[in-house]
This record gives sequence, C-alpha cells and structure tokens, in this order.
Amino acid sequence: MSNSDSDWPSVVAHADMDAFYAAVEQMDNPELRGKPVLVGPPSGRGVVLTASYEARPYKVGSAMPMFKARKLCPEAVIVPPRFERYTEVSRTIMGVFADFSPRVEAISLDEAFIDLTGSEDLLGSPDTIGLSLKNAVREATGGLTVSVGISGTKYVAKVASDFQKPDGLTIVPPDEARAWLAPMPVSRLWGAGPVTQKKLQALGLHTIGDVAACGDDWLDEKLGAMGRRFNQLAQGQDPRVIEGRRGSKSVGSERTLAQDISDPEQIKFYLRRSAEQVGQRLRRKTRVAWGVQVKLKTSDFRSLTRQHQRERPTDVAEDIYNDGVMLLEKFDDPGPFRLVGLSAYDIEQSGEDLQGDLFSQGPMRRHDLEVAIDDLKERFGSNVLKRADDLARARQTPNLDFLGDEDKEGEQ
Ligand code: TTP
Ligand code: MG
Repeated sequence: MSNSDSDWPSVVAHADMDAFYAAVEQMDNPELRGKPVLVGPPSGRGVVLTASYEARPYKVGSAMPMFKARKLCPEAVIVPPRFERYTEVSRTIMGVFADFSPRVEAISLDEAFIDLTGSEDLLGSPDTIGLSLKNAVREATGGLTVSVGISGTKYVAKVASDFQKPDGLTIVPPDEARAWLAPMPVSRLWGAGPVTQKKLQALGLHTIGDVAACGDDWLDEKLGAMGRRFNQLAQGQDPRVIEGRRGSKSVGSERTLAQDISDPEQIKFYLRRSAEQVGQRLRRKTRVAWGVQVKLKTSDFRSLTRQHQRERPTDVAEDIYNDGVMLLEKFDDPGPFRLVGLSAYDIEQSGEDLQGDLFSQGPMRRHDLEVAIDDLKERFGSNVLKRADDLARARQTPNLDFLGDEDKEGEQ
C-alpha cells in the first residue's frame, strides 16, 4: 500500500521475529537451514515451542504435543531449546528497536511495539523506516528476519505485522485502515476468543467490516463493553498508547520463596494471594485490567512469562486468579521456581458502561462481594478473612515463608 499522500497523525510499528527460536537455531547451526525444525523437548512428552517455516506446511506449530508433531512431520529435526541464547538475541533485537525510537514496548522476547511518531524527518517515510528496521535487525543478529507492520494504532500495526509473514513488511496508512481490515475474519479482532467468535457469527458478523458497519449501541446491547471495543477496533481505532518502560501501566504482586517449588498446587496458592492483592489494588483505584500475566523465575534465574488478553476487563480477584491458573498450564518448564508473580496490565478506568455490562452478566456480584471484603479488611485488618483452602494449605506448607513480598506497580 502506498502512503505518499496519506496523513499520519501517529506512526506505530509492530515487529515480530519469524519463527524466533527455530530461526536462532538455524542461524547458529547451518546444517539446520532449509530444513523443518521443531524446537522443544526431544522426548515425546511436552509441547512444540515453535516450528521453522519449512515445517509449517505440515500443520505443526507452537503448543502442539511433540509426539503429534513428530507424526505429522517425521522428517523434522528436533532441537532442545536454549533459552539463554534466545534471551541474548532478544536483547540485541530490543537494542535495535531502541535505536529507532525511545518509546519501545516489548511484548515478549521476540515482539515489540515501537512508537515512530515524529521520526519521519529523521528516518524517512514509514516504508523507508520499515525497510531500515528489517535490515538493522538482520545485520545486528547475523541474519534473522523480522516481520514488521506499520500503521497509526497498535492494533492495526499488529495485524499488519502478521499479514505477510515471514520476512513481511506491511504498511497500512491510518486513513486506509478501516478498509484494509474490513475483509478479515472476526478472529482477527483483539480479544475475540473462540466463544466470542461464535457469538459474533451468531449475530451474522463474519468479517471485521461487518462489525465496523453495526452501530456501537447495537453491539453494546448484544455484547456489552466488549462490543463497543470491537466496534472501535474494527474502525481502526485503538486508544492504547505505546507504553515505554517507565510509563507502562500494570499492577503486580510477586514473591521470592524461601524454598523453590514445582508443585502446581503450591504455585496456585501464591497465585491466589497475588490475585487478591492485585484485585484489591485495582478496585481501590476504580481501575479494571484487560490483561493478566504470570511470571515464574526458575531456580537458575530465568524469568518466564505467559500472558492472556481477556474478553472483558476485570477488577475481580477470582477472575485474575482463574486466568493465572489457565496461564500456569501454558508454561513448558516444569520448574523448580524461586519466584511466583502475577500482574494485571492494559489497565483503564472502570467506566459506567462497563459497570452496567458487568451487572447484567453476573461477575458484578463477585465484584460487590470483593468490595465488601476490602471494606472489612480496611476496618479490621487484612487477616480478618482468609479463604478456608488457603488456611488449610498454609498449615500444610509451613516451610514456605516468604523471603520477600514485593508489590510492584508501573513496570510490567
Ligand atoms: P511467536 O512470535 O508467537 O512465534 P514465532 O516467532 O516462533 O513464529 P512467528 O513467525 O509466527 O512469529 O513466539 C515467539 C517465540 O516464543 C517462539 O519462537 C517460541 C516461544 N513460544 C513458546 O515458547 N510457546 C508458545 O506457545 C508460543 C506461541 C511461543
Ligand atoms: Mg514471532
């Protein structure tokens, strides 16, 4: 798409490395180049972390059980992961992004938003910047490719970076965003999981264009706050700004443990406590969060994270905890872990429409209950109410006293 005559009030890039772990393995070991490669545990157990592009026609990919992937693609070379190496390459990539803008928001090891607004005089048009970015990553890493999307909002930039993977560059001028999104399936809407997709289909909404064409009041009536948000995204609008490290909005609680743990039940115990703190802090500020992240630090100090975009925002500890438990299953590393953390991100002021929506859906009752508990805790101290299962667990695991109990805010 050309951007010569377009107006760019803001310029947002989303960069996502291609088949990241597999590409690093192929770069470091020339024998793997051009071959289908699966990164994951060599034994049949566990899941594929990623598949090289040569393996993808066999319909194998991230999170698939390794035994299944081996069946689908028997000629694939299986390579065990080297997380330290990926972290090292990630630092190089993030360093390159930082050369282009001081406002870089890293989303994971291989993915970031880069705010390029105002860089045109220095760096050129969005097309030129996109090419420079790709070349700079290739040079700095010794040959890795990145797919880049550039538009006026985070949402459109993200959809664009995925549009021509691998080694893609897709520029969507902001005033063309709506038309560009229109033919895409509703699964491309941020936050539309399988259940929501079905709901949208049932309403006769199959493409993003269908969603853009309905009134936001109508969508609100059908889907609540989420409907309004989808309508906004479908128009190519996304109010989220790029959060540099300093301004990044999250509320988190993490604990370094006296003794490393790997039992999921024990980890859940700490997730529950963190979820309660995070929920309470959100409610105190009348904020709600769209995202939940779990962080585990292994005994050899590797920080692992998994995050989840919710279908509707929440300030309810129970929801945050349930997301945490679901995320726990997505970690491939069995531990042991020395730190357990949980945070809520993508935070916004809880609005009137949202409250109304929650009322009709039921979670509001839970919200009210938790607000009542906040009140009791404030008046009678935080130990006044404890969950029975937490008490039982605390008795079973007396040796798990906290070394540190850190509440974090601001950084993700
Ligand atoms: P992705 O960017 O989702 O995937 P990718 O870079 O391998 O491939 P694509 O070209 O489609 O972007 O994830 C980045 C890395 O994170 C990936 O190489 C491996 C790791 N990862 C996991 O460990 N587990 C997972 O479930 C996923 C999705 C990724
Ligand atoms: Mg990637």
